[in-house]
Amino acid sequence: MHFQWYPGHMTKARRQMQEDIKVIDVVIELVDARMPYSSKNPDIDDLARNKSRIILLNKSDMADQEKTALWKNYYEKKGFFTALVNSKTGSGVKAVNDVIQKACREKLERDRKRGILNRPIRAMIVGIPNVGKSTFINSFAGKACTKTGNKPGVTKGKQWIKLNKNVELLDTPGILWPKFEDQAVGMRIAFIGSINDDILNPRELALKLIEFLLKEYPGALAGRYGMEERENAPDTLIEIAKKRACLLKGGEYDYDKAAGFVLDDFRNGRLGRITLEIPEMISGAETALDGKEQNRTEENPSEAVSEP
Ligand SMILES: Nc1nc2c(ncn2[C@@H]2O[C@H](COP(=O)(O)OP(=O)(O)O)[C@@H](O)[C@H]2O)c(=O)[nH]1
Ligand SMILES: [Mg+2]
Repeated sequence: MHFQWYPGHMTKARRQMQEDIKVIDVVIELVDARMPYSSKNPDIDDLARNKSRIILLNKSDMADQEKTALWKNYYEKKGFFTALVNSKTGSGVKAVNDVIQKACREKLERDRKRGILNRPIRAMIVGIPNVGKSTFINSFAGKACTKTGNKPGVTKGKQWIKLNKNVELLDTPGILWPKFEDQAVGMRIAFIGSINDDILNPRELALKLIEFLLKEYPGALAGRYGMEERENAPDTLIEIAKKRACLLKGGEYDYDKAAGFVLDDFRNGRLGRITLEIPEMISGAETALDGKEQNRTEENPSEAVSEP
């Protein structure tokens, strides 16, 4: 399966983010806990150089808890502050305040030494589409917070949400683009629905997902559809089509419909807590915050791909 995506408009988004980040103290990056590597954009490590960094493993309610713990540890070792959140219910969201304070401790210390007191920490949310940025901001900011409006000297036209007396949040998140260098990464992004389904073949995609599930989460499909899992993905999809009575007019099975059920159920967490990748799978591929591993060779996708 070949993925084509046209992130040309991301060039503009990147430029905007470069501007915004100048006034930011801490960059809070949301990743999808079901794929904390594939949903993380490597360019942000360059864009947010010299900033305090937080990674929130969002949608942790849908991820495999054991694997989430591995990822948390993995990113902490790389120098990120981390937290698990479920932005939809608000679980873990309040604790992010403390994480921000911890992440900015050195900065606050520096400020104090220079005699700067009570300057609020400025935070910004970033992440790829659909990772939960808006949901998180709503949950984190809640109703009690007031928008502070434009401020002279701060990025023009930007709204700030005063979270408390110590923290201000830029109210528009930075939208990052997923990485493209790897088909497996593209596939996982498609599994969770962050690439438009129109440009993918859903049956092919579902078969790949089924293949993964049969191997890594045996029983997940059987549990959901009440059928027997087969040796391979195509036969298993047939069982699901039968069980769900996915029929075409002529009486043939409608595999596209069955594929749609599988994708939809996975995306909504109805197949159980599932994580698509573990740190071992990508060791060495991720950048480190110490700046030693910054010599990535792949081209900037926003420059490599043109608008359709
Ligand atoms: N289960 C679950 N769903 C979430 C969570 N956070 C966001 N969502 C859902 O993910 C979808 C995308 O969220 P949204 O905030 O629009 O993402 P954005 O594109 O990054 O702003 C929505 O359907 C949200 O309800 C979470 O922590 N758990
Ligand atoms: Mg949004």
